[in-house]
Amino acid sequence: MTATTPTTSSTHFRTCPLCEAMCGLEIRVTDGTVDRIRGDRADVWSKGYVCPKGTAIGHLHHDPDRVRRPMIRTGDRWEEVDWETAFARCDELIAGVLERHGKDAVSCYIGNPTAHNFSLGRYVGLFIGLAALPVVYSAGTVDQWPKNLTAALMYGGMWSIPTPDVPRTDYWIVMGGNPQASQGSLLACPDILGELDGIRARGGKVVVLDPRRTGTAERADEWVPIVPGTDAAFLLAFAHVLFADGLVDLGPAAPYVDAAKVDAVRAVAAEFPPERVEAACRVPAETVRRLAHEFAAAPSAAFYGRIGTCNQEFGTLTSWLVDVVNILTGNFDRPGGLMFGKPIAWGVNSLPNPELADGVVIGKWRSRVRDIPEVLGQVPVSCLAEEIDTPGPGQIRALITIAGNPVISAPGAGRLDAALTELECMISIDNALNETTRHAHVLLPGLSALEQHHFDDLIPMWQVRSAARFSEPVFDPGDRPHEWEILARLGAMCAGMRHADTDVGMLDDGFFLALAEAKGVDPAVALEQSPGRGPLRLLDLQIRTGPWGDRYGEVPDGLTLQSFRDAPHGIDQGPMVPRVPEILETPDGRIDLAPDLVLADVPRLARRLDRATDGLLLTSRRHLRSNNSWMHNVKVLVKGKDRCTLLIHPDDASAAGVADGAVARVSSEAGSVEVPVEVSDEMMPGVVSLPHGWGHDKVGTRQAVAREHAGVNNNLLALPDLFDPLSNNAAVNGIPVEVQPV
Ligand SMILES: Nc1nc2c(c(=O)[nH]1)N[C@H]1C(S)=C(S)[C@@H](COP(=O)(O)OP(=O)(O)OC[C@H]3O[C@@H](n4cnc5c(=O)[nH]c(N)nc54)[C@H](O)[C@@H]3O)O[C@H]1N2
Ligand SMILES: Nc1nc2c(c(=O)[nH]1)N[C@H]1C(S)=C(S)[C@@H](COP(=O)(O)OP(=O)(O)OC[C@H]3O[C@@H](n4cnc5c(=O)[nH]c(N)nc54)[C@H](O)[C@@H]3O)O[C@H]1N2
Ligand code: SF4
Ligand SMILES: [Mo]
Repeated sequence: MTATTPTTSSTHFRTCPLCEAMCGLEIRVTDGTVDRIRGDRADVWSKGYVCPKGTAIGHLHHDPDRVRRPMIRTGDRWEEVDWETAFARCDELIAGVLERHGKDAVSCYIGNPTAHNFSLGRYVGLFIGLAALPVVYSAGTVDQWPKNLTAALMYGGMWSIPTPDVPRTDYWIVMGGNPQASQGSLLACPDILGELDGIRARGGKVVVLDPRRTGTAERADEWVPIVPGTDAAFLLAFAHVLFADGLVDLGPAAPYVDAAKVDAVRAVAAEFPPERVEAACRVPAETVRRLAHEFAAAPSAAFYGRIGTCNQEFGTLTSWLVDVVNILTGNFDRPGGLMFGKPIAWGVNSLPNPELADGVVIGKWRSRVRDIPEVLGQVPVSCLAEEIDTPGPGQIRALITIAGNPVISAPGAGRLDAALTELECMISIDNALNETTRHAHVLLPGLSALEQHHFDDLIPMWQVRSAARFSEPVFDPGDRPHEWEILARLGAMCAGMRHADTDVGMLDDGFFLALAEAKGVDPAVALEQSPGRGPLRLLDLQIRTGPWGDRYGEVPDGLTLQSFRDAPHGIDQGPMVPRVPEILETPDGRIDLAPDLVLADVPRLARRLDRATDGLLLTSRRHLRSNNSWMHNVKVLVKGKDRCTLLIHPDDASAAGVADGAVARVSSEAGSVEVPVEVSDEMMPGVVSLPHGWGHDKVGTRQAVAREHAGVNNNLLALPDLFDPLSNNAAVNGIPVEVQPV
């Protein structure tokens, strides 16, 4: 018998940074290894709720494939180097491109985890400001850009996106979202299915409008299948019924909406009686009528639209109409309806946005190759490939990717994959050597989630309660640079500063002082009272100048970062509260219920109603155990049944001659993939579904587990030209496809 080795065990409480639910975790570390994670029952916000991803966060940290040191690539050989060498190489590469081709040749892609990362989220603004790149690409145009646009148009702030007050509503309609998998999006609410059950338990009702009978639909009172891309037509008919049957009453929003705007909506809706849209939507007219009546009659009601309503041809019209029906029924800015969050640490929507001072102006510049006008500073991410591989002045020669995997996540994925090989300089800030980052010349890893502080920055803007907690790192990162520093350095390089001359501390001070000034506090006082550098100091500023902050001593019992350090399970300031008119930033300070830009798109929708949809339409889906493309290297999450399958209705399967479990070829105008078939009546006839985020079989990655569960990339089928022209958001749902046996 060997003697028992002494063990040291410690318990850490922190917030899971993986999704918008922001669950509190209790993490036990024994001898340097995470050996147990469970929900923190004392967490003021999530009260013990967790999902399988949160409990796997230790596996992410300990993953042997995770990149821990910077790497430089020469040909197909990677070499680990020290940080100084890595930064020197970045400097040489960026300076070279600037010298040979100028600033127009440099661009970046910002991926989704940026929004969830303590330092990336807060410092991406510094990077953008410093680098001043002419064009920036992001995952935003395969996600929520229509919401950003309608929020900017209607309320004056692109991040002032209202969210359903799920914990207090009596009637919840979910359109194009599947919280059972996603845990809520542009909707931060822990244990969202528990809340859904709560609505039903108190006598309320939940309805899901989705081409798929999702896990959320299974838990709801009613599933209403709808043809992808026809949601705006449904909503116009819904509004039609509200007007026609005298159900319009703006309630709390009334003082802030011009009567002429209500009339404009009435006039448009008048053209879309339920009978006109029923064939295209495949929703019976009486169902539209009944739902509109139920919604208007409920004591409180919230209509919620998410990615299925954005990642489609009519993303903007749909996003706008979702807000419109809430406003028309008096379910806006009041408990149980659609409300705005109130972050304890202010979010970007509380900063002045000079770009929107005169309202939304579209097309300040246009994309070089396809001549697409920018919207809120971005063109579709599907432009990136052509901007790299098309010669001419302004061709992109240097690309920086920040926590993104566009080779998997962007439409036209194949062309981008090839284009990236042509770059003279590619630098990736990423913890994985994956489908995208394998093309980088320099790979700069961030810290693991457990090696850094955490306090969400973006998400509280649509949080159903003003609650937060501060997380200390579980593991010491040593002297490795934090991602904010990497961003500052790369930003400076893009601005033409050389690495050797860059003083990161000075850049950071400048950033901090500018924000302090924007918040109306004396920068000298803020600087004096705020210790340290980087995101901790910024977070302290966000809390102290937030709604409950101490304003650097002006408000005696106000909150500071220290208040959160003293409250390891968080601080809760209560449920959402009305924020209109204070939140409105439109030029006239009112809600624009009927923006001209959006109304002008209605004829395009009318034409869509006449278009036959005989063939199959492809949609995307998510799974609780996946997170976009990047958690497939965690064995405990990918084990079990193959999840990258084509879901297809039995009638369509037999028409196509494909059987359950067999492999089918799915083809669109853009390409084809071969994928196992899962026959299920959870799909409505005529619509098939593939998950996104798969396709891990590329040469040159370092993701051993993901490779064994490669799956296929559904963005090989997405059409680069299929997007919502109002917002520039990709339409990865509603793609015409053919399915054949292999
Ligand atoms: N067909 C189809 N396409 C879609 C979608 C769809 O529904 N259907 N959804 C779209 C949506 S909503 C989104 S948000 C995008 C996502 O698109 P992306 O943001 O491009 O992709 P992710 O899969 O989230 O990849 C994130 C990358 O960040 C890295 N990473 C993770 N954590 C960190 C960190 O803390 N620091 C750093 N530096 N790197 C980190 C991962 O290793 C990975 O390389 O995909 C979009 N694409
Ligand atoms: N587990 C997990 N959680 C995640 C993610 C993840 O990958 N995995 N990703 C995170 C990210 S980046 C985001 S943006 C959110 C997204 O969060 P959600 O919006 O909830 O995303 P999904 O779960 O993909 O649900 C979208 C639903 O829209 C339906 N749909 C597709 N097209 C249409 C259409 O045209 N009309 C209608 N009415 N419905 C349609 C699909 O069938 C699907 O059920 O999830 C976040 N949370
Ligand atoms: S639902 Fe899961 S992934 Fe999302 S925050 Fe909670 S534990 Fe993390
Ligand atoms: Mo997303």
